[in-house]
Amino acid sequence: MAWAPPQYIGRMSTSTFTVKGMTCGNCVKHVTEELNTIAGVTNVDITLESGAVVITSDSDISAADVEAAVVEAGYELVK
Ligand SMILES: [Cu+2]
Repeated sequence: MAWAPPQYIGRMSTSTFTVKGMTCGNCVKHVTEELNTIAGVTNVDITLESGAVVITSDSDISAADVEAAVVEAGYELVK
């Protein structure tokens, strides 16, 4: 019988942020790609219309890292 080790032991957490300035699917792609480079991030879900960004991670991520990634992508984190 095949045995696969569990990929994520422990809790997953989600954090929600709002990003200003995204106008199209490419903007969403850029922000998603930058946020995915943060250590621990397992999923990024962005709603273009509202600018809502939901980040799922398997370890704690800092708001400063999120802001740096958003700025790196060329957008603004609403605080
Ligand atoms: Cu765009």
